[in-house]
Amino acid sequence: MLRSSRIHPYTSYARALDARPARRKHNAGVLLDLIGQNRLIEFILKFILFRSIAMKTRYNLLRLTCALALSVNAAFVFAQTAQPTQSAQGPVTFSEECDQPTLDEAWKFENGADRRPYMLSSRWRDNVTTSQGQCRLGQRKESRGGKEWTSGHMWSKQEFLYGHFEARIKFGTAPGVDNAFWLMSAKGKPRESGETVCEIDIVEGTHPNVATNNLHVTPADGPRKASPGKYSKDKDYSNEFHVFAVDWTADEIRWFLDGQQVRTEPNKNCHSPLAVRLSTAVIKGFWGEVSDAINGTAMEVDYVRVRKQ
Ligand SMILES: [Ca+2]
Repeated sequence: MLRSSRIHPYTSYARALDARPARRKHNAGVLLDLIGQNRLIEFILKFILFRSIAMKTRYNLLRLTCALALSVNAAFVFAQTAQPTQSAQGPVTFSEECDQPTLDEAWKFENGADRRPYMLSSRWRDNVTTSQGQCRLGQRKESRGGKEWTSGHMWSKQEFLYGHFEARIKFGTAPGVDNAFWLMSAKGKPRESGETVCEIDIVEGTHPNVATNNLHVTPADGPRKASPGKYSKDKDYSNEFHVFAVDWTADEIRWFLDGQQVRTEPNKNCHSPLAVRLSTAVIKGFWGEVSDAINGTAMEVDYVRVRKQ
């Protein structure tokens, strides 16, 4: 989830702009098809061409024909190009509602620290609690595991191949902390297996309004590649809950914020089961200033649900 390289600027809007010429070309083709196929328009055109009628009448009929063609085209193109705002909602195959203190039945937890120097927190089971229907992944200023801070990291025992993955999340109320909901193999990054390793970051961000998404692919025979994206900065992610989701299919990966689709990528590599992960980490030089304001903050998770497509 957390890499030594910084995330490069990129937005889904740029891709949408890139796609516009192709869509106009498609619309022109649709218009020609409609003019050729619509019986009413054909009738009027034949009437204009072959009947002996006054020039003024011909002119008015021609105007009517053009208006009809444009109206039909507009309606057809709207139906063709309207983006889905909600993903398909199949049956729930996994649910964590965070309303019971029994997380260990479905989740595993990190207990320890990794050696990456920019990771300022070790991560422990007891940094994850449930309270009032929320899972809390909390940060504490305490020297443990060779680090000056502690935080939490949990992943589902069950792995999933494709589906709709959704969580209602509120970030901790201080910068310097990485708040994350993501998918990766339960066994981590087994490059030695010879498999392509995928990591789908549904959201990763920090207080108050920085939220990103990403797709990491590490081929067995090549360097790791990242494909970062950003969510809107117009929202407050640490004082309000927001719903982050992906649809992961054999063909595409689609990201959603509060039910609105914000990004789509072709799925060329991610065809092995992945676990659901939730984590926090205190990070040096990545998400802003690390200060004592972090102590006692937590990422709150109202629920995590996985649905079949
Ligand atoms: Ca809940």
